[in-house]
Amino acid sequence: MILPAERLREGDALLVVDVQNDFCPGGALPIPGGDEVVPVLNRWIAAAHAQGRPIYLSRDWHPLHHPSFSAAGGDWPVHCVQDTPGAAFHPDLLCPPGAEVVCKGVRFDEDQLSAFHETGLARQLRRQGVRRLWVGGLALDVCVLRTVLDALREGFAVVVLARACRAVDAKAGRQALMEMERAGAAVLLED
Ligand code: VGL
Ligand code: ZN
Repeated sequence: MILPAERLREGDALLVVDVQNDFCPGGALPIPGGDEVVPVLNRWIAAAHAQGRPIYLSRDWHPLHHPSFSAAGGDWPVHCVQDTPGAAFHPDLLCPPGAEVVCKGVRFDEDQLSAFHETGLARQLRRQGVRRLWVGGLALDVCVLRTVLDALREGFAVVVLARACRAVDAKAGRQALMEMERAGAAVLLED
C-alpha cells in the first residue's frame, strides 16, 4: 500500500467536497455510505497537513430559499441551509488549522454544484502554485463530478480518490468515474 504522504508532491493540493451532515445517513439528503468517506479522507487530510500542502474543504451552503429546493421547483429536498446542524461538516472530519473553506450554493438565482462555479477557487489555487488536485467527497455523481470537470477545464491535473467518494445513485457514480476519466482525470481505486 502506498501511503497518502508518499503521493503528495510540490504543486499538489487536497480538495474535499461537501462532507456535511445532510449528505450522510440521518441527514436531509442522505447519500448511501456517505459517512464512510470520512476515515479515508482523514488519512489524506492528515498527510496533506503534515506536508504543508494546501487543503480546501468545500461546503454546500444554501440560503433558506434556494432555487435547488423542491419548493422552488428544484431537484432536491431542503438541505445544507446555512448555519444549521445539517450544513456542518461531519463531526469526525479533520479540519486542520490552515484549511480553507469554500462556500458554494450561496446564490439566490442559480445552484453552484461545482466548487469552482463563481467562487474564485481556480484563481486562488493558481496563486498558491497548485497544479494538481486530489479530490474526494460527496456526492460522486453530483458535486464531485461537476467540481472535477471544472478543475480539468481550468487546467488542473486531477486525481479522483474513488474510495473517498460515494454517489447518490450507484450507477450514476460509475458513469461519473468514467466521464471524469474521459475528461482527463486519473482515478485512484486503492487507498
Ligand atoms: C449536492 C445535491 C444538491 C452535492 C449538493 O454536494 O453533491 N448534491 N446539492
Ligand atoms: Zn445543494
